[in-house]
Amino acid sequence: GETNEQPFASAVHELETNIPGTSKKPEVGIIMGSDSDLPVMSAACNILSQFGVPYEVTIVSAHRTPHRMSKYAIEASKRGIKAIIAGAGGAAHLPGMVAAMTPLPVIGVPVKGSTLDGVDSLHSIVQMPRGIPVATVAINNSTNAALLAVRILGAFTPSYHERMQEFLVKQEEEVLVKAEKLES
Ligand code: RP5
Repeated sequence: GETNEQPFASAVHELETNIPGTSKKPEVGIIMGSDSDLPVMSAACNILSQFGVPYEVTIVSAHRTPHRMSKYAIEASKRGIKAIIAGAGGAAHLPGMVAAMTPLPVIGVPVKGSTLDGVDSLHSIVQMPRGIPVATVAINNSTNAALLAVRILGAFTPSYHERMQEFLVKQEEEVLVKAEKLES
C-alpha cells in the first residue's frame, strides 16, 4: 500500500543517486515481492554497482500485483534487460512465474521470513518443474545472485568477465592475508 511504498521509494532513490551503475540503460533487473525485502536485496545493488553493471530495482509482487508482474516479465527483454534477479519470501512464486514468462535467465533469492526461517522461500524457489529453470542462491544471499548475474553477462561482455577474474584474485588474496595473520 501507499504507506509501505514510501520508505521503499526513498531507499531506492538513495540507492539510485549514490550508485553510478543505475544511470545507464539497465542490463540487470532486480525485483522483489515487497519493500520488506529491500534490506536483503540491497546487497545485490551494491555488487552490481561495484562491477559497474547498470541495473534497475523495483517492487513486483506475484500475488499482489500479478498484472504488473506479467508486464515486467514480458517486456524486460525488449527493454534490454539481460538477466533478472528476483527476491521473495514465504510462498515465493515471483522468480518462477517471471521465468515462465521470459526467455531471460532468472536468479531467485529466497528471502528469510519471520516464521519458517526462509526454508519455505528456498523450497518455493528451488523446486521448479522441468522446463522452467530458476537459478537459486542461498537464503538471503543476494550478493551471490548479483555475482552470478555478472558471470552470465560476462560470458558475452569481456569487461565484466575480466572484472570477475580480478574479483576472484582479490578475494583469494584477502583470505590468504587473514590466514597469514592468524598463523603468525
Ligand atoms: C513476500 O512476502 C515478499 O517477498 C516478502 O518477503 C514477504 C513478506 O512481505 P510483507 O510482510 O512485506 O508484506 O511476498
